[in-house]
Amino acid sequence: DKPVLFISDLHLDPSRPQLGALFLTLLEQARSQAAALYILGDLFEAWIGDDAVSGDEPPLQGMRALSASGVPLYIMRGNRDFLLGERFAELTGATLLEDPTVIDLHGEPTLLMHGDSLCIDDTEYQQFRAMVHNRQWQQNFLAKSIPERIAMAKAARTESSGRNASIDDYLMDVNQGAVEAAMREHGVHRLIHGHTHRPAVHDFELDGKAAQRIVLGDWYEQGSQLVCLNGKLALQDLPLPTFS
Ligand code: OKV
Ligand code: MN
Repeated sequence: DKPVLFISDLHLDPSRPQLGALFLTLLEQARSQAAALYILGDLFEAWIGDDAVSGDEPPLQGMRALSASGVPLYIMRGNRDFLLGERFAELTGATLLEDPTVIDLHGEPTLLMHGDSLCIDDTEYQQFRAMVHNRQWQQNFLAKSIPERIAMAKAARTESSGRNASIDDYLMDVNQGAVEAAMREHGVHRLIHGHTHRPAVHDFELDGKAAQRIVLGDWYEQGSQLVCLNGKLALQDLPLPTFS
């Protein structure tokens, strides 16, 4: 059997070509070695609309090649790439997943989320999130010129890094009550998400039954993936290739 792979928070950006190359390598290996690939948000550092790409970009071509080889590719939007749309899906052959989505993972109902909606203690962020998820706001934004959109996204990023440096650490993590509410609502005892950049497997009890929350790692210093083979899970680092 082949494993199902989960990744998130690659934050692909022309300024970090090594991680982009690692992603292309992962896609190439997945063609022959994976049963499916799930990307749970923040594949891109920022996405300002499907009309800003040509389709020839290497990561898009790589994803298209994976899909064309028959390996299902599932992509969820994150807080950075919440504007991924239908044209992106067509260009890559990916199926866009709603946040949240429940899948059957080797017989275990598993809730998939990006994770930002669970960070409810950061009320200011949740307000920003509600704003940019609004249909009318998105239509207005997508009607602007590409340079205007780039400028707005840059300003939002600068504001965010200023905030992140000054707010309390706990605000940047999920709220356990929100985790349990989401799992209860969807009738699952397993949750996989990213966003917090705190890779870990958290075991706890939910309504008298063993429950598990798996947090995917980011792709800043190295890559990170969750491998699921015959119902068994392994959270792994993906080292960058070294040159000598
Ligand atoms: C997180 C917060 C930014 C608060 C922005 C279009 C926009 C992409 C972007 C995605 C979001 C920055 C770049 C971030 C939290 C902010 C600002 C305020 C209060 C646009 C496309 F907005 F310009 F239209 N993004 N990010 N904020 O760094 O995740 O929490 S972000
Ligand atoms: Mn995120």
